[in-house]
Amino acid sequence: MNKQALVDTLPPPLERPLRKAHHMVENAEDVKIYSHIDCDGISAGAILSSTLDRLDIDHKIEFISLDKIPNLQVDNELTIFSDLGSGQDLDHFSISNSQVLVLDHHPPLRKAGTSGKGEFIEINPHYYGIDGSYHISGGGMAYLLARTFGFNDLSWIGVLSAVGDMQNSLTGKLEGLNQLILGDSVVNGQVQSLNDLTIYGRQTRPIYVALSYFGDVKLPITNNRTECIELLKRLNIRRKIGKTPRTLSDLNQKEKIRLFSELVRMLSLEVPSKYAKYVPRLVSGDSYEFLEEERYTPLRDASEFSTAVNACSRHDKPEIAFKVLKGNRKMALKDMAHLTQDHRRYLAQQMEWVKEENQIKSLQNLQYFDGNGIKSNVIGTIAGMILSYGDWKKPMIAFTELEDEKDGLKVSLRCSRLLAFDGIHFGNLIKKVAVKVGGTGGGHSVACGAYIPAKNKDKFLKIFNETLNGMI
Ligand SMILES: [Mn+2]
Repeated sequence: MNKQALVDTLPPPLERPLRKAHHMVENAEDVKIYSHIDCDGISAGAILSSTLDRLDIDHKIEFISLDKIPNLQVDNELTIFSDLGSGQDLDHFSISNSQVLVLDHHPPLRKAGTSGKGEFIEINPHYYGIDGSYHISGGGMAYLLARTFGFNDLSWIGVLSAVGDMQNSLTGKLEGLNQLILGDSVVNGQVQSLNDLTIYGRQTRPIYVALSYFGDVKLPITNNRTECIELLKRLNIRRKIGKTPRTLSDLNQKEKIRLFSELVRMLSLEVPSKYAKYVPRLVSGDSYEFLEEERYTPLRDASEFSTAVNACSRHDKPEIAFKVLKGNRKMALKDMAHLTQDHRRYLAQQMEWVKEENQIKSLQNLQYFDGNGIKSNVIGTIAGMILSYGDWKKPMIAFTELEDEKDGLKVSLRCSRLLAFDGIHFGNLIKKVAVKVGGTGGGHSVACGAYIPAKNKDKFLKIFNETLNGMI
């Protein structure tokens, strides 16, 4: 049996700090929450805010990016930092009289147990030897606190945050403490976890459309709906029932097995032999379904839900997703649907531009394009989408100018998951290369980014290309 599956109790070293945080929160009267403005951070904020609502504690919440932290004012009796704070200087908070609670899963700057003037509690999985990239998210940390109050019904949001944070991206399933959170949500009847094909768009995309977006390896079906329809015909999988297109969630087990085998066969023909053993992982994994949400809506599937939350944050409307997460299914849900549509339209337009203008340039070990004018908070998404039009064997790097800084460039990198399965961690690599050209960077193995001085772009590309010698 898989060792990870056995995580069903909280590791004892985490119990004490959580109990302390529990008391700190319980006795607070005036709370401010700063949470990260991404799917994980918004989910974490929704868990914390719901917890405080239920405890009848006055609070305000603000979703921010990391660069805002140095300018925050100490205004409240208790300040909670969620899904951020561990990697940032919080000195002006720790020397104040305000109490501070940090619930984060990013690599910490401070040592465990260091304290300032007021009460300062920082709970971070890294202090207890727990993996913060794949075993627990920011939303997961928030949920562990909510759980001390018995609010186990918020666990589904912890599942969403982990998926939004790509914590299942390497193995195709939630592991470690994420399993504990998932377990709570399953026991509550809110989430169903099933081993499935990991083709995006399970609830909302017609199956032939979903297949056409497969981009980790370029296949005949990639970006080709006609080929997808042919494939389904060949496998005797019906595309529609009457006039209604079927989605992946409509396929029965036998159909899924036929599709899985065919995808594995097609992939095996395309990939170099060193990647062959990772092929099944590209197309199978666990999916998480929110049983209280309506079928065929993006809220039903964790992965699609996280895209909708991201669409809100990318359009600077995190509060819309926050409201939906807290249960507002009227106006907020409508607004979220609109934003998702706008988001998709914007992405499609920009994609066209990159493709039409032949913007993709290739070096020996990488490919890149200039996304001048593309909004910096969607440049990564576009890099990911454009990957299937370039060479999937190389990472795709995109540059765009920062809106509020004239001589700064935002860099985003996306690559096929096969490269990560094979052991390359681009988040670590981009961090090193960015530092060498006077920037900062980091992130996941398959999706990461950096900020660099605009004048060092060529230097950045040159060093990155050299760094990858022998790895690709
Ligand atoms: Mn996070």
